[in-house]
Amino acid sequence: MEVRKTICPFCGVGCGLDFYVENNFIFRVSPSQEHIVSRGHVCGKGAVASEVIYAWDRLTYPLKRVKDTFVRTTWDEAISDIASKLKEIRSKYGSEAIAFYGGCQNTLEEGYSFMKLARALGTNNVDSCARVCHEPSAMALKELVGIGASSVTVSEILNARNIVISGESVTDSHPVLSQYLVEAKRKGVKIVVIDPRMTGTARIADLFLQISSGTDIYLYNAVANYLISNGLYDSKFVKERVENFDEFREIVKSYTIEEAERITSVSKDKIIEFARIIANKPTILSWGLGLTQSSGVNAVKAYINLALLTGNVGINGGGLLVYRGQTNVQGSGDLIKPDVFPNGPMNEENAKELSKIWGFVPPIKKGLSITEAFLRDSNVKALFLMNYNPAFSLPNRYKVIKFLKSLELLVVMDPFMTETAKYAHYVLPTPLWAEKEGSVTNLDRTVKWRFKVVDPPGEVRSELWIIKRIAEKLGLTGFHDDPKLVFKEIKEVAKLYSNLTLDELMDYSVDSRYPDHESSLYKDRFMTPSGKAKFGLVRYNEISGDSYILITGRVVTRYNSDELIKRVPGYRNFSSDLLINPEDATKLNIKDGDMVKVVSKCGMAVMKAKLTNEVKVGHTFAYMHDYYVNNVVCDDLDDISKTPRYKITFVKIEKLG
Ligand SMILES: Nc1nc2c(c(=O)[nH]1)N[C@H]1C(S)=C(S)[C@@H](COP(=O)(O)OP(=O)(O)OC[C@H]3O[C@@H](n4cnc5c(=O)[nH]c(N)nc54)[C@H](O)[C@@H]3O)O[C@H]1N2
Ligand SMILES: Nc1nc2c(c(=O)[nH]1)N[C@H]1C(S)=C(S)[C@@H](COP(=O)(O)OP(=O)(O)OC[C@H]3O[C@@H](n4cnc5c(=O)[nH]c(N)nc54)[C@H](O)[C@@H]3O)O[C@H]1N2
Ligand code: SF4
Ligand SMILES: [Mo]
Repeated sequence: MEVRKTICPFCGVGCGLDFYVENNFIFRVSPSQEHIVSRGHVCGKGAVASEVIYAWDRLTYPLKRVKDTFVRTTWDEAISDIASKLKEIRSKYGSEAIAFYGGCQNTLEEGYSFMKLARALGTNNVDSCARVCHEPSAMALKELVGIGASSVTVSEILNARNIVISGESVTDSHPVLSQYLVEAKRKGVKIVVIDPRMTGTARIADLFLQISSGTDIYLYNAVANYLISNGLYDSKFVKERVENFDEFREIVKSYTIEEAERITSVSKDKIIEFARIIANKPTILSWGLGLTQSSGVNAVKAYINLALLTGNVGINGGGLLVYRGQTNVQGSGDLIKPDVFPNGPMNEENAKELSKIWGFVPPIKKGLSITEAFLRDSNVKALFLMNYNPAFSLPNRYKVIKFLKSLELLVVMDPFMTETAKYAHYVLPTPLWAEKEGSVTNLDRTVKWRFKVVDPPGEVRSELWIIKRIAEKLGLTGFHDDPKLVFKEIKEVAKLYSNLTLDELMDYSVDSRYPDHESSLYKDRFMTPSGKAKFGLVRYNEISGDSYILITGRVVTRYNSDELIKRVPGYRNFSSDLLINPEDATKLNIKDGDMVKVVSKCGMAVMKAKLTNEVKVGHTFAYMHDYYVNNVVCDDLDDISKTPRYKITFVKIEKLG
């Protein structure tokens, strides 16, 4: 039996897996002992990932819609039809009526080629699902410190004195990182958790701030004020390495600990303890969706400010760590955006540089992000989706479905007939991760090659093959179906990736972090144009509503729209639980197990009440893996990043029957 290695198809830790293969069949999976981040660990999802490959309902040939059903078609026919329909739509409505949006299991090469095809067609309407999770983190980091990625690697957790984890459930969402936390705790590292919910990580924390949803900005500004007023900040670091301290101090000076206690409902003592802990170097400040999907870019900026103020960036064991979601969401966000080119800002100069490699000049008018196209009355008429399931995962389902139904051409590439594929004109079957190869960038900038382990079934063709064939039909050249050639081009175009070699990507035991293998970035200078970091100048805006706050998030056994994990025998795939605090349940006359109606300003769902002290009074929690949840979550977007506020929906809860 041969051992073939690959990278797990789920979260952004990007663990290494060893597959034992014979005659194109996977007999066994075990964690890769050599992988630099996962170090011989795997979680329950990674361990069963291979079972999905044998799901009975894999799509194995292309389909086209005929009235209300799908019929089998050939690749030749599908590709010719799609190309001619695209030409027709472009001449009727212009290039801006075409859009390309992708998921983040796609490799760097797939995302890059998809993005290049969109731009070759004259549109910047190109984006990835990074938009809906950590785009606020990428934007805030880029602006304040220079690179839109974690500044420290996860191994630095073991060199820290403290780690703060805000709005992130490590035990659910990045389980293998719990190993680092447990090891760190044994070494005496203090763990601080900030979350409205008693998460698994909160249970092992030394300090837990059970914050009210959406009040992070007030908390962080008040802590900044406290550190400044009490002389607890690193004045030397601030003076030498950070700009605009005076304006920052001016803004935070009205944020008091007393008011923070009232707004966040965390006790004054705990807030002061938190402030004193982070002033003690080295500290890692880490965060998840609790910040980005509640108060967007500004929440992340307010949090990063604390690391800058305390001199906790650019040192061993201290820095900024973002728990990016999907295997290649960091990489997708690096290369695919509607308002940035893969080689830098979207301007004529960079367009000219790209044209030397691409052979065409890309447009420079800002394109539409995913959420603007789907949720803001756009004029998009032709849409390509690559392994992305927005009919499940975007908020305000009513609007999403209306938009999908309005399209004149919807092409969905996916291994399965997803909720989204049901609305397609063409469904093109794609391989699962272990049936193709390419590179992926994980949450600590580690880029690794995901190897092919087995052949795909039936007539399944790789994404790169599909993109190249469509491009050729449209008369476009310069597209490759060999991922190694695409990676070479990415290195030429995207500076972040230029110092990496394929050899180091393919060896799981070596450091292959961009831009230059650093475990803690910014030791000498920040990557901003001035070389200095910048404080974010942000203010807290009160959120208000007259009912309960519904938070939506993850649980360890399930994964996003569940397309993969629900096909693993024995996995629990449907819960529809609404977690309610017993105190609230008493007020609402609800008992454990009762069916309840959950109503927001944009929709409703029926769920089963589960009473638990895990959620804070006044808050409720539902799993985003349950399809009906996004009927209720509305489409309020962060003004700056256009990321949905999935974490804050005001709902009324009523007992049924
Ligand atoms: N098992 C599993 N793992 C996954 C995924 C999965 O579906 N299943 N998905 C992957 C993806 S795509 C992503 S992006 C990551 C996401 O990983 P996480 O960031 O852990 O995602 P969530 O569970 O959505 O939300 C995180 C936490 O934010 C808290 N929170 C809510 N509102 C606030 C607030 O106002 N302030 C603060 N401080 N916290 C708040 C919630 O209570 C929750 O515990 O996980 C990845 N890993
Ligand atoms: N209410 C609520 N909604 C949310 C969130 C929330 O917290 N609350 N979180 C949001 C976040 S952070 C995210 S990232 C999105 C995720 O939303 P999506 O990206 O839409 O969800 P996924 O389930 O990851 O679906 C990706 C698609 O890729 C396909 N796919 C998966 N693996 C492979 C593979 O190996 N090969 C190929 N070819 N295809 C594959 C799957 O079949 C699936 O159709 O959901 C968002 N939606
Ligand atoms: S921690 Fe994430 S990458 Fe690692 S095995 Fe689990 S799901 Fe896969
Ligand atoms: Mo995500």
